[in-house]
Amino acid sequence: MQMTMRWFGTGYDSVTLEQIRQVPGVTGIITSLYGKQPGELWEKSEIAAHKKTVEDAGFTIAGIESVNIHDSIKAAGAERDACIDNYRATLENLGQAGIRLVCYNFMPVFDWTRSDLAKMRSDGSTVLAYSQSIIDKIDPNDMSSAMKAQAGGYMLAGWEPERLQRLKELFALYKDIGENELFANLQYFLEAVMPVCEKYGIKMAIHPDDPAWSVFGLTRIMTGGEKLQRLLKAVDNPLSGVTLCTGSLGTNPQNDIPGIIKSIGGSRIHFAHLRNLRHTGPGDFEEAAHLSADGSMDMYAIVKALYDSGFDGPIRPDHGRAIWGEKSMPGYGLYDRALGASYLMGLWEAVEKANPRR
Ligand code: DNO
Repeated sequence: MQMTMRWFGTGYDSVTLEQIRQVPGVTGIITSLYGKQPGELWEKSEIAAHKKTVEDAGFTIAGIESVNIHDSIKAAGAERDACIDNYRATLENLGQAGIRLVCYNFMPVFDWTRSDLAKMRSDGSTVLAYSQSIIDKIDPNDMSSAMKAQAGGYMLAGWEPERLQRLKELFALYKDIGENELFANLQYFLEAVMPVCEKYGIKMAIHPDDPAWSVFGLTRIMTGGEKLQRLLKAVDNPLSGVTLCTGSLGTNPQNDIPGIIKSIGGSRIHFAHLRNLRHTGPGDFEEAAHLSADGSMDMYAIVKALYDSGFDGPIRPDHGRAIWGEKSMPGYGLYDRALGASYLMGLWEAVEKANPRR
């Protein structure tokens, strides 16, 4: 296991690599060329420059989150094959730079979705929250501006403003895309990139949908254990795996996360995002501090299941609360994620010492 933190890059992140350097035990950075649009080629020189920045600060790049996928790949649009060619070329360039893990998602139009990016808690911290009844009242055409208005001037991951300006066109593109079509398009994409992954040993780790249900009538397919398993069976290549994101899967209380970890097995879990949230009603939740006592999840049971599965990839703390007056990209401040990293390493150490691997 390698403890990592996500860093969006100079000019995009309020947190510096020098600050992350002082979080005990964090040795890897999860990052991206954040200014890139889905479908765009990542040039070798750009990857090399970003890698140098991370390595000069004393870290390795533990993985890319994300190389985002163009909507024409997800919806089998006219530009699908050209976009897949660019994706393959990007993987080739990442592979040549020694990068071995790529996280991606297959959510139509909107990436992770929240109704509130700064919900006040009784302890004075703020968190990201989701209320289905609020979302139901929002016109999807206003969703992008609603998120942006709360983002404190930061560009939110997966909410590229240029792309979302074409919202009507995007919704039309997905008009006839149901679960089977979306799944087939995902399989087509993954099969097309596997040869490049095999050449370099790049692990593709799909991120579950967040929240784990359809939003604004758009199909979502990576919503639970069986759905993830279906993909792993359809593209039965050890390099095709998952990002075990507890905060996304855990939006649905029916998802038994330790059970999902056990059924998938550590060899197909390539990356883990560990965080907690609190269910506040049907379809409603608020994010929480990482520790079990603060939310609805048993983080000990999750870490233990990961350890028992033989998981050996990077873990990162996920969204944190905004605390101690910190101003940052919503969910991605330094302070609460640093507390989360320390807590998760404490859990890991305790589990490991109680159950040494032979
Ligand atoms: C938000 C993130 C997502 C995630 C992508 C993975 O904070 O969890 O944007 O990075 O869905 O592709």
